[in-house]
Amino acid sequence: RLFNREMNRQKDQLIERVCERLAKAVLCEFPLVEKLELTVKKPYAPVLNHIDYVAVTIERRWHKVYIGAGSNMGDKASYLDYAVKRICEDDNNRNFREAARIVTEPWGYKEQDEFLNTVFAFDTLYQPLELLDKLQDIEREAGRSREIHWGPRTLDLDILLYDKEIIEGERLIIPHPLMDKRLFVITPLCELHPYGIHPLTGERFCKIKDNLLKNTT
Ligand code: A4P
Ligand code: MG
Repeated sequence: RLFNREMNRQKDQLIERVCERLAKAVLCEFPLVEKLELTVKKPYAPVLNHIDYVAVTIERRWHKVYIGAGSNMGDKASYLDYAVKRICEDDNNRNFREAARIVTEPWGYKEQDEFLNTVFAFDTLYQPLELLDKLQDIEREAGRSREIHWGPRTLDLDILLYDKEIIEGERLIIPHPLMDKRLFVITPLCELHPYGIHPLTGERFCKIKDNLLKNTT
């Protein structure tokens, strides 16, 4: 039924797109399916004479992500609320949770207002760079402008963790390089994921928090 519905919804020319749409439909409609490998075959494709079909195989799954969120301008809570709304209304995301929001002293560039910080956890179908694009769209919609590095901002959304992956790209570094130095990140992260392990250092987040607390007292 799902297959017929998806095939009739849109007449895609590219089997890659058909495959993507079917995989998403299965993952969204069957909550117990965590991941799948899907092959779409198109018979008698008009490419070469002597082939029976062309095929595409993809693997798609829900990825567990943790996002550090902060605001220190204007109505800080409403900017965080806006981010929550935008993340939750996107059907590529599910199982959203948010840690308690905490008021924190500015870290780095000190001449700015205090922050309201939290961490979001959710499952996503987005690949890491797609997720970064989506989060930057939300920051822009919240009126974010990038002037001072570590300076005041209406909304900052940093990807802390993406499954257990380690990524060192030009636009994206995961785990977030400074996450284990910042209590304003580790405190809310610990509320959601205390026994989680930092993919690079192998340390548990609750241990990292204890050490940070020791060093600040
Ligand atoms: N980028 C690389 N890796 C990531 C990632 N894992 N998640 C790139 C998100 N972005 C990532 O970020 C600059 C570039 O980092 C992005 O274009 C992206 O391609 P930005 O948000 O544009 O600039 P920024 O926020 O000024 O720099 P940065 O390094 O993200 O600053 P932070 O580390 O976010 O620090 N004090 C308190 N108490 N609470 C805070 O929340 N936040 C900051 C900002 C400073 N002091 C704070 C707080
Ligand atoms: Mg940032």
